[in-house]
Amino acid sequence: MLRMFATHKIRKQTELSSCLWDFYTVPGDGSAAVHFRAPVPGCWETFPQTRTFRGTGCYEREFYASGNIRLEFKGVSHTAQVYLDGEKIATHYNAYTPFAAVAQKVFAGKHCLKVCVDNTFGEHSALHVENDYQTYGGITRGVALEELGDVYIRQVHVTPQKGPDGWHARVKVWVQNLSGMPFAGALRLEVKGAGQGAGMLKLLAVTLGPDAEAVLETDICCRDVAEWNPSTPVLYMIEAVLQDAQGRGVDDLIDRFGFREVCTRGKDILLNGEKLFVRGFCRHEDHPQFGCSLPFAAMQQDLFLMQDLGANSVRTSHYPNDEIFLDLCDESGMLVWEENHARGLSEEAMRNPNFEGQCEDCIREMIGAHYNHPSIYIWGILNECASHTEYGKSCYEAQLSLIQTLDQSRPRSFASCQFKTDICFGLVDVVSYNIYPLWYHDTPVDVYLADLYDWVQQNTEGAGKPFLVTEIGAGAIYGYRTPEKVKWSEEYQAETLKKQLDAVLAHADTSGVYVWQFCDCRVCGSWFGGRPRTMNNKGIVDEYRRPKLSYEAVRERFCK
Ligand code: ADA
Repeated sequence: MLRMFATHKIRKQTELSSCLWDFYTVPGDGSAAVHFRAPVPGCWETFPQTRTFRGTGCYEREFYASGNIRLEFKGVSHTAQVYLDGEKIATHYNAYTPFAAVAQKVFAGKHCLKVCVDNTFGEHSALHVENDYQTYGGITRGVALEELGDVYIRQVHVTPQKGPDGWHARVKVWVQNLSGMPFAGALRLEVKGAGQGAGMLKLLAVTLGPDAEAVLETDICCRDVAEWNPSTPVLYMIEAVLQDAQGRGVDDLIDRFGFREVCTRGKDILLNGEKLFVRGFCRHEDHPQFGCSLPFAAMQQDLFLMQDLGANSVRTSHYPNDEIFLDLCDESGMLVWEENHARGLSEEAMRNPNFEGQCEDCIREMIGAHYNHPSIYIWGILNECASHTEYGKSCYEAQLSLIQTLDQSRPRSFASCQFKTDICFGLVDVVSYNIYPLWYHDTPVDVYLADLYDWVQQNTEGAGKPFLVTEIGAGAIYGYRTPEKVKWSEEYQAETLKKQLDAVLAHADTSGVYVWQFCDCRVCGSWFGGRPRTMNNKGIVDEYRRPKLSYEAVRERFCK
């Protein structure tokens, strides 16, 4: 499975995942290699032979094709070297964003695809580091093979805008000429309701020089359409077809979007002009049976549970999520805070020479691939990094500016833990803090929150902006019950979340809250000290999605 809908009718697309590939390790320590047939997508830590393997693993499979082909990898954790018939055609860093490689004029017949995957830590990896979540190894999301003609549509972005005369779809299309000959034709754009007949059409002339790329933009008036919102998540298709001079379709790209607008006004976040109050969970893509490579049914179960808990939003802590999960959020009306990949990196770690480039690549790929998802209402960056230092601020500024150039239709934020020392709130549209009163310190929640909020209003450029609590919670070991209600007991977690949520929900100037976290998740071995079971145990459900006592405590408050 690549997406929850077909992205092509003309372009031939074949899924190369959802099957077994040849797999073998390349141990760096002289130990014996292992070789077995491994599922793609999947994580090698879920198999007996490679449970704790950190190194390079290679996947191989064959396929038949000819001419210009495009291979798209939805996620490889964490560094991929891609070889076609023995020749390297792509390199990519970061497990959480898709990338593609185009090979031109391949011979007709059988080809060998090899993907060597590295999940090691070191200076080469500024973002995948020993952390309070696991970095797995593998081809962890889907793989697609596509056959292209001489010209193809690389990307389509739709920005819904509500004007005095109703809704408009501003459409931006990137088209690429792969041949040495000029191309003249047309681009047919159609906006149509899922399952509906003819929609709103636009036809643009296209001329492309040899080996050139062009960007075309247009506005399609879509007056009588239904808005997307959490309770009625109506989706529309954008179908882009590239036609040759004779009007024949030579390539296409289909995506989904929704008519909705997000903005901030004073201290409110507005969705379609209505004030939004966020009731959410932070969620790692993590499961004891699948690693970070959750199958469709497991993603859907997480969504069902968060909806049962009364949540209207999920935060993709701390990296871009699987497109299939975002498709599920689009269809179910679950709002998404999506963020680039980083967690808790100090200024020293941010000074890694690879850091800024790896962050900005992640931002470009995240927004490039996820732009059309109506469920994503905000972009976040750099969770709990050094937003209290001048150097750190230069990184926050560069990345938030990059987001601004790529997408002017969504607010931007970052989750801070720099208590009364943050200097970056002038760079964002929404101020967000992660706070743990009654867990990491015993300050009463209302006192701590009021003190922090007032400090932001009186001392920072975040004054008057929307304010989100992007993390709050406590730990509990599933099954540990005690009348003393001590820390790590389910009773303590439930009691604490009651006090935390009651205080946050009663704070008049807060626009919402994300509970840390939805489910327990694996952490790196070096984090065992503060993490019993080498897990982050602050889930409302454990890693097998078994509810803890806090489940009802949160549900009562989110469903009020
Ligand atoms: C931080 C961090 C989370 C998690 C949490 C915790 O806020 O953003 O990833 O580590 O602390 O469990 O302490």
